[in-house]
Amino acid sequence: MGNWGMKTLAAALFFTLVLGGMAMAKEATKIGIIVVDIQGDFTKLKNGSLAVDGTDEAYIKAVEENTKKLKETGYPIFATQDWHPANHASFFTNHKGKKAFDVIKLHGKSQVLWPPHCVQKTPGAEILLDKKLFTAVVKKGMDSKYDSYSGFQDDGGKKTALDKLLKKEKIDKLVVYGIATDYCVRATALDAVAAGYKVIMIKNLSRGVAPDTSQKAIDEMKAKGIAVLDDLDLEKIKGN
Ligand code: VGL
Ligand code: ZN
Repeated sequence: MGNWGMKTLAAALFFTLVLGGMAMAKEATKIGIIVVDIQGDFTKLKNGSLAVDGTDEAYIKAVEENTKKLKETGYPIFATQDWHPANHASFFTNHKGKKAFDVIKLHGKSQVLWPPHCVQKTPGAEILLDKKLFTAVVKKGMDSKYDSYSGFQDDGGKKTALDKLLKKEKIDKLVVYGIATDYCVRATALDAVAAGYKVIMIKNLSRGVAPDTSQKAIDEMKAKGIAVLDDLDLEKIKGN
């Protein structure tokens, strides 16, 4: 072998070692799934008290099947569950003279007043998916004084266990979908980005309370760096 051949071989070996070493040093990203508030009270299927448009049997089936597919692929699945006491501050019935969907100021923030929903231990609070899918179910909204759209923390800043659970599993990328696009999906996805996770939101596996606030939520999520996919696509999730 001539001098030129030796140099080429040495260069090839050098780059193989350097690039190979870099590839090994870079930890593989670990994906986790957050399925937000798939509960009877938010669905038409169960005649829920706060039934969101498009939450029929076909929707719940699509969520169930896609979540199963993600679990079979090996991704840990986390569920959030709205879990309110009967005297919760977000219920219009707990404010004299107020009606459903009125907006008040609560702790200095705008608060939509909802019909009573997801009251602890009532059928409407039940998650409509197979519980065996979940690595953990994170309950939220238990403090009567604060609402908690986010699965990570309530409006008083009290953290749930979600971030610690994800860190324990070494998860750094999250796929988020569920109900409602404009409230709990939005808040959970935005808090996830703020906590440093890569986030992908699946639009067609989510349903919103209203079209205008849902569109606004999607624009906001995109602006914060969240990848919004129309449908679940395993290849896109790995690559995004
Ligand atoms: C939700 C309104 C009130 C939600 C929860 O899951 O998006 N919306 N509580
Ligand atoms: Zn709620």
